Amino acid sequence: MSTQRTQVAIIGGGPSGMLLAQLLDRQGIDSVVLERRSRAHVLGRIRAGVLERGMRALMEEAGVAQRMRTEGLTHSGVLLGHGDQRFRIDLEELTGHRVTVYGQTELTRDLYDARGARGGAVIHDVSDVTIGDIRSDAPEVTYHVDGQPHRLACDFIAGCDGFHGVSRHAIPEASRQEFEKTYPFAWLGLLSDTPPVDAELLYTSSARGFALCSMRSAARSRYYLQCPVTERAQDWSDSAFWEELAHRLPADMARNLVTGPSIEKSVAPLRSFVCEPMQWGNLFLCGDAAHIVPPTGAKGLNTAASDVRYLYDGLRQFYKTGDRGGLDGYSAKALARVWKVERFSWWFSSLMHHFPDQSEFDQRMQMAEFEFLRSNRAAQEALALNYVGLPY
Ligand code: RFL
Ligand code: PHB
Repeated sequence: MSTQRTQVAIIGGGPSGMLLAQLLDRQGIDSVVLERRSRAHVLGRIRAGVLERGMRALMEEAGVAQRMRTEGLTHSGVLLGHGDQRFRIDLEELTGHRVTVYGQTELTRDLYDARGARGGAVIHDVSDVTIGDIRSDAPEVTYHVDGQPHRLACDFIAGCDGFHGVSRHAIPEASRQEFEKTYPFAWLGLLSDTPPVDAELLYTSSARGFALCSMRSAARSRYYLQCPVTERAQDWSDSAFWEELAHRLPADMARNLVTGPSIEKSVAPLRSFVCEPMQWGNLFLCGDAAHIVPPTGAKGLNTAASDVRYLYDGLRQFYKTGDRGGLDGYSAKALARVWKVERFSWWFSSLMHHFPDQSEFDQRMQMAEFEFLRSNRAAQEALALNYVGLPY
């Protein structure tokens, strides 16, 4: 078995793992990224689209912000709809902050390009990843590539391998608590080279279910429809999607909808999930490996970023001064923010979706809450503060 040594072994080459690798590299801290899938597969995934300022700052610090700065769209507000009614939340006026619309696909590509340019290691198509000795000072990761076994010796392991990864399971079951809520619906997403229906994002609820109008650029739109969890993307023709979307939008916006062929369609289930603790010995979980939020508040990627910030600060402190304080406090610090984001994503999802078993009373509660938001500045401010991202 071949053995390699690095300071930080990073499992997972999604945005969490690649961002951490890039930040560490800029501090002269060596890491190796192990990724289960091919580079083409990772860069082909269509996921999140809205970046908080914390994520933007990390991209700047990692030296990979150039394209985000020129191609990202700055949004100072967001639209909320209910039936034919809608109103605007002025994020900038309420919080002093704006959000950036820049796709996770692009951001991940920027991170891969930067890693490549600096000659950093990303090992693709790894299998059978196992984590050993995480309570010791000499943890290790073993894995296979092309059937050949490899061993990676390191100081620390960052588990950035998403919800379906192996890292979380390395924390003994007796010491791990998992909190989960599944929702009785999913999102069907469609990407198309058509101009967005509005310059800002619209989250809207209707008797037929929730819809989201988002975008990637002035010429590329991203739309989502609430659908049953059993739905399959291939069963939806483009025309069926556009027709259903038009039904769910406020009438004036439906009239402005420009339709066209889809580039991608996919179904994603909605889930809330938290693993406690996020750290065990010298293993640290980051991003979707430790927590999942329903996408209604655009918080998945942004919460991965706050984890990366805390872990990066802890590692930098350790390698500079030998002080483990930041590392030892990682889980508590990250979880304190994670639970607030979980609350917001759950609340916003509960407000905007049609639940199959909901009573007329439940519907009136949603309408009353929508009306309260429309008319109350304090309620808008609370939403806006969460939407632009709680500070970290
Ligand atoms: P990722 O992106 O899942 O990356 C984890 C990486 O780890 C690899 N991996 C392994 N590598 C080695 N060994 C193993 N055993 C491994 N197991 C897995 C995987 O191949 C992958 O490359 O997690 P990360 O980096 O923490 O980033 C988190 C974000 O990707 C995630 O929070 C968001 O994309 C969530 N999310 C969305 N968030 C939003 O804010 N808005 C959205 O519209 C949105 N859409 C989505 C989403 C997540 C989705 N998933 C996970 C199914 C749509 C989908 C379909
Ligand atoms: C997206 O553009 O993919 C997107 C935007 C906002 C969300 C979720 C997804 O809340």
